[in-house]
Amino acid sequence: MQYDSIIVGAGSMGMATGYYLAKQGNNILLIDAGDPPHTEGSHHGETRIIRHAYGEGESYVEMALRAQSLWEELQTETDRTIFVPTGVLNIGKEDSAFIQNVRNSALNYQLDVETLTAADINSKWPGFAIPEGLIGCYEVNSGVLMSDNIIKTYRELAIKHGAVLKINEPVTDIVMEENQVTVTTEKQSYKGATIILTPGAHAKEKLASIGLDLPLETVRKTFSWFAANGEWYADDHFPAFSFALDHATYYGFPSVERAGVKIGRHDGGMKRDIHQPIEPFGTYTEDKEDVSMVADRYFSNIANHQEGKVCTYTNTPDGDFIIDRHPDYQHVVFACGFSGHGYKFSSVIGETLAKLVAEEQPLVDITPFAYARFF
Ligand code: PYC
Repeated sequence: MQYDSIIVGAGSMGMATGYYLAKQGNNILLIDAGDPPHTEGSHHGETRIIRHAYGEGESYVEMALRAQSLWEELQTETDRTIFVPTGVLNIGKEDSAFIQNVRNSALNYQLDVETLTAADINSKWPGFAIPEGLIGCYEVNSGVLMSDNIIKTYRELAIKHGAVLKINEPVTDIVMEENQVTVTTEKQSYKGATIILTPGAHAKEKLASIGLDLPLETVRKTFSWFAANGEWYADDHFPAFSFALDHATYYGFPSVERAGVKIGRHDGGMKRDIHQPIEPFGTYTEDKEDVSMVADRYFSNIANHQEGKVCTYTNTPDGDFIIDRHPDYQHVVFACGFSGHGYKFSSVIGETLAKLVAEEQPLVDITPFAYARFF
């Protein structure tokens, strides 16, 4: 049997793509090396931030707004919680590039963003202890995505709409011919008219196997939960947050469903060989010490470190995504290199890949994400 499309990598981006294509009546095969949700993709750890006024650059705003609409649409299809409207507070120096991008995004896209002094922040949310010299940009309409719930929902809905999901089947070979592809896994071979590659941390290797040499690097990252004293950090009145500091960038979450305050470091990380098991949390003293310093210095009432986890970022040299079509094969599209800030867009990236493979115009501008920018 020949599928309309085969999706290699059924993580956040691939599962979303499978959902959109299957919903439109296409005959879809999703293949994953694991059994999502799992800890090898970009969806574990329960929560992700969605921000619209975008510190990484205004070219993301249109996509963030479309993603938000799609998350709200998805919420109408499930009883699971998809989005928690906590708002997001971006903290940094007024002249930092991140804060300037947030403010310019707000100005140029008429986003509801309020600028607060350190004193304003500490009085509005006594759980913060922000020193003078930093400001905050508070975006009330953004918040937290429930990432494990989302992938479970996409998976169920894609299958409900007729998609076939093959789990625990690492792909060993991809052969492209004109108007057809053959994908071989450790178990069998499948044929499709088109292919979408969303291989996450395996992107460098998988895309090299179809002739594309992309400048991707995988790094080990960590994040932690801290016990939240009292009610100060509850998700119905404490925002998600980011810190653009001189030496580092951090992100974090209120105590969603009373899980504790979650904090992670966004920049840096240790280079990771994806063929070796990832070193568990606590292997390095800085796994815990780095974010504990943030909890002590910038918060007034966070208690002990509770738990930490590891994850992997797949980084591009400029930190921007790659979303494109194969230069020699019209029926091959791919997305990768999300550089640790892609999750929030997985809804719109799924929609966009579904359109690209159908040779329709995406609803958002993806020209900044062409892979040819590296050559
Ligand atoms: O892009 O907001 C973000 C984010 C949070 C955690 C990692 N990236």
